[in-house]
Amino acid sequence: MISAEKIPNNVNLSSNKRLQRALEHWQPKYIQWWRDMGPQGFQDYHQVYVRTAVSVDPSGWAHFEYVKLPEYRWGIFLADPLPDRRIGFGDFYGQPVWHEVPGEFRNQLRRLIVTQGDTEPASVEQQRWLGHRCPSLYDLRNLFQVNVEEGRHLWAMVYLLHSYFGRDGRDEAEELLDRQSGNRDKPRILEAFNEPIDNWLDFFMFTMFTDRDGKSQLMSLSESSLDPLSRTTRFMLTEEAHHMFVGETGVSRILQRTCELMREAGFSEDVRKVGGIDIPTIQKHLNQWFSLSLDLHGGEVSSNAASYFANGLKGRAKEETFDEHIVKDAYYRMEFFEGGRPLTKDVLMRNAMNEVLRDWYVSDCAAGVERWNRILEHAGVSERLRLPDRKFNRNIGMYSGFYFDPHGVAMSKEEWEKRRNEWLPCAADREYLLSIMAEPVYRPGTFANYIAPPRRGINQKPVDFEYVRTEQ
Ligand code: BYC
Repeated sequence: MISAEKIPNNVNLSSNKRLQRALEHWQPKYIQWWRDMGPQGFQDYHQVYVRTAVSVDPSGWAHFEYVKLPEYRWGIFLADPLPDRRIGFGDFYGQPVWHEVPGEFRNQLRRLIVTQGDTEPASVEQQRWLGHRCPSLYDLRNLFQVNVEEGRHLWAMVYLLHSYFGRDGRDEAEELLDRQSGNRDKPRILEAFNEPIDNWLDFFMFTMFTDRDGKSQLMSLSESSLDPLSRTTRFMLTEEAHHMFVGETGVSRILQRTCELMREAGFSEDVRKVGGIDIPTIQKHLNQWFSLSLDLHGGEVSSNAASYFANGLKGRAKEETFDEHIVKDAYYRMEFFEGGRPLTKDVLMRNAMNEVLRDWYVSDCAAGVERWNRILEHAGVSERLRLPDRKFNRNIGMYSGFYFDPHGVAMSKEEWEKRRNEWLPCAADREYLLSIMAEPVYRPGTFANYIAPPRRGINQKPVDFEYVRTEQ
């Protein structure tokens, strides 16, 4: 029986019998999926010090407790409604927002919600073996915090599917548990969510760059005319911020330790001799996850994006900061690559909405890389990290099928094949990373050699707090 204690919620679940029944039907399948596809080996005997959202106000955030992972209370929360909220962009600009799904936009909305929903369990699946290689209990706990919140984001999308899309929505909710990351026959929808994440450098880069795509997509969905979608994604954004914190500080701590080890080893390349992660390897992983996450924004010119915008389904990040919200006659100056050379053309702004969001995303990433470089600078290290050019390693959009180096210089397929291991992680890099992560670190306050401890612990607990307890 689903209750407010079992599923904390602010949608008055107990008064909506139809929804309650639908979720009761789905919940055991979700738990089975979590056991089968969630963190492997940490389901039965471990107690994790996690934060559970029990309400949307700031006090609802301070709720920390030890829980066994399958007993985490996945809740359903919508940010508080904004009084007299109006549609903020597109052809219906200024009209009252929708509290039900308009029939003519049902398919488009369902598709957006399913695509968003699909990424959440996918990321849990991608990360399910990492616990066995964790650099500390602090990091292990952060991994599980991210995982349970991705599970909650899945609940958020399933709530919308069950509430507003009837039979189709229920079917889609089942399929969200059926597709599997990396599975050849039934893969996850978007490419980056089928890539393996089998070491912690991948994990930190994923939470830095791919969760940041989560941020940009959720920001644009939070502008939606469908008010329940807007309110759900607005609340999800607060959790997303913690995931990016995990990624950004994870890489910062690796960089800090690399700088320390460089003092012993001399040059960055030699850091491997003392068990650290060299800066070129960090750069390659940055290149990989940044380029995969650029792909997640879709094609540069997209009639889907134009139609989402026109219909008020998906806006721009921070729509209110733009001067004009109907955007019927505006143009976006875009660089194309035609006949082997760059060419600038004007594209109707509505068709360029994926690119507009990608611009926002790239600048948000660049600020993060700047913060990383300050660590190198402080340590007196001359190397710097940088974002590769947008054209580098793309599989979606107009640059897919062409080859560019990280500076955006075009090259032949043969040359790319010869040099790709200079720019992207190769088998030897993976092997090295797995070798230094082979032994998990489970002693409180102890950290793997390749990463520095965090500046402070979680919820004012000390760094050597037992963030994950074993009952065995
Ligand atoms: N991989 O017009 P186009 C997150 C497809 S992350 C494979 O260019 P459109 C999270 C596309 O579906 C945020 N296929 O793009 C992070 C279309 O297919 P059809 C997730 C792709 O439609 C970490 C075709 O290519 N949220 O939350 O504008 C952990 C041409 O489409 C890809 C969302 O994505 C790709 N990368 O799509 C946990 C928001 N890109 O129609 C969670 C919802 C495009 O030819 N989704 N295609 O069959 C959307 O807003 C849009 O679907 C997209 C762009 C942004 C994905």
